[in-house]
Amino acid sequence: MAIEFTKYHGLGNDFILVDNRSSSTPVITPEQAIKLCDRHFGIGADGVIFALPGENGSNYTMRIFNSDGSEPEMCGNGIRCLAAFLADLEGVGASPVPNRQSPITYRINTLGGVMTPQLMSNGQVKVDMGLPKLLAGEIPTTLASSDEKVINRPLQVANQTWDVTCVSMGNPHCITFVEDVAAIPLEVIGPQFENHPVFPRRTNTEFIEVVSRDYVKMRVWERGAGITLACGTGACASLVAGVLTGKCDRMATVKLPGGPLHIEWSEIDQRVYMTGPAERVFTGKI
Ligand code: ZDP
Repeated sequence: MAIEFTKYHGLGNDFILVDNRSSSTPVITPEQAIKLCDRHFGIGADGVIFALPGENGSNYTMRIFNSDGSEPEMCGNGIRCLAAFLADLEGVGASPVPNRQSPITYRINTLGGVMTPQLMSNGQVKVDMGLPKLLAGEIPTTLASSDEKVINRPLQVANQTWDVTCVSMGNPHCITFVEDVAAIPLEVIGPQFENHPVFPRRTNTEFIEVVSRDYVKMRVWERGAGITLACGTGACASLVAGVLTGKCDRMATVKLPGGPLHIEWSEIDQRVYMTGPAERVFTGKI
């Protein structure tokens, strides 16, 4: 059976989007996703994203398979791409739409909770990413007792002690502030953070260089995907970690290898808002 797909990317974090609106079961298996994500033997992507029917009052459900076939709870760059994909599917305008009059909002059910992306008239997508989860038990990590926050806790990786802060944006993140992100040997230490026994569901790992209180540079090693050019949930988690450690303001630009994301951890409702691009690349059939 032929399956149509569309490639999108958010700051170079790229995904194969599949119209799965007529069934609640993904039409591609995790094993097939691994093959399709392969950059030499497949289409090439950091993950496969399915637009499924909504549940519990949401418009749609999003599910994702990482390029290693594992299934994360949430995906920040991916949900912006999903919003653009849905607008394309519904025929309410290809992305980006320069002349769109009013923003289009979707309520998206994910394994990490309900998220609300909004396609704005300038083509950017702003996502209400919900409340960050800060307690060790809900992240999850055993770095502290389950009802404690994990802020600047020592973690031994590669014969070094790192002061880490952990945040869940639906999916787990471990954030370390460093002097110079460019100097971090990500491909060596990334997998050691990801698979460290203190993270029972593994973890995404971000290294942050604070340039100023509202501008930080980030490099990421993603759980199940390795080095990627951007990670939306990681940028959100990192800003939250920056506020928790007193290094950042509540509104900041997070500069990723693929470009900038604007992140705000609202003082008013305590929710995290992420704004960034989502771009269609091409459509195909497999
Ligand atoms: O949590 C995980 O296993 C991540 N690899 C999911 C993908 C996260 C993503 N890069 C993001 O932008 O949040 C899509």
